[in-house]
Amino acid sequence: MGDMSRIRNIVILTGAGISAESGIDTFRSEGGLWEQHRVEDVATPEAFERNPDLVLRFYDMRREAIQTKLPNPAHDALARLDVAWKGELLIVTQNIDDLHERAGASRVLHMHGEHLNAWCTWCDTRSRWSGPLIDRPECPACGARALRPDVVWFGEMPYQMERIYAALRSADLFVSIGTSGAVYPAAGFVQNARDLGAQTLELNLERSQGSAWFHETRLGPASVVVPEWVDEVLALS
Ligand code: BV8
Repeated sequence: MGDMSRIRNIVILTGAGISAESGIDTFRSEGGLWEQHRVEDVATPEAFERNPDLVLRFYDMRREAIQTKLPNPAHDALARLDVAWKGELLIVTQNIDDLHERAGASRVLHMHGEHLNAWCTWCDTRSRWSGPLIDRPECPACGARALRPDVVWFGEMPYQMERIYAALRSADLFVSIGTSGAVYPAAGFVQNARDLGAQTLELNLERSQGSAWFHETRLGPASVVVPEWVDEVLALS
């Protein structure tokens, strides 16, 4: 890592790999979420149009499973950093789980939505929702039986992109944790950050599709490499 003493503004991108040790399946490991399903069958608006029950059951299963999981030392370390860091810090997560928040982080942005929200396709209201949607429950705001998972599917625009690009523009350090770098625009953030002069660090179990773009890559399980890195950063600040 370069001169850490002049790091003030940090952007952290997390993916499924940070939640793997909490027992939440990643997408692209064997037996992972996508292995059991073709992406285009469960994570596109067309799939929802074509087979709503399949899609609703896929997300009902994940919503229920996630609520039985706990944050792991990687989430805890990022929460510690969020609380202690005096400069700007933004955790941009591709994950729909709420393990960052349950570990105590607050500067979290879910660019691909949240598993605990239901989005009414009739009145556009998003409501906190922890139960199933397969039985077409009524929207708490308008009563229509038109709720879908509040999740960004392929072909849909990720949330708060302007806020993300503003954070990347002012970032001194961009850290990517537990993501394969397979899906855009998230996979392109390291290139944006690097072009804008930030230091770039990857913490991942194995090399990813974006590894070549990082100044430094540290390989290992998130529960080990993330706390190590956070301790380093806090010691220097
Ligand atoms: C958009 C929510 C435009 C749903 C997700 C052709 C070329 C380039 C781009 C495209 C293209 N064709 C289409 C596109 C665009 C498309 C895309 O990028 N497709 C890819 C497949 C090529 N992107 C989109 O459609 C996006 N929208 O572009 O909109 C637009 C413009 C104008 C107007 C309207 C629209 C939207 C994409 C969002 C899709 N939704 N998730 C849900 O959760 O069910 S994607 C989902 O997969 C994740 O959110 C994440 O983003 C993505 C990748 O998953 P990862 O998190 O990286 O997980 P993965 O399993 O892949 O990897 C895990 C990693 O962790 C591995 O590296 C592993 O080694 C590591 N790991 C494992 N264990 C550990 C670990 N690391 C540390 N410790 C461990 N223990």
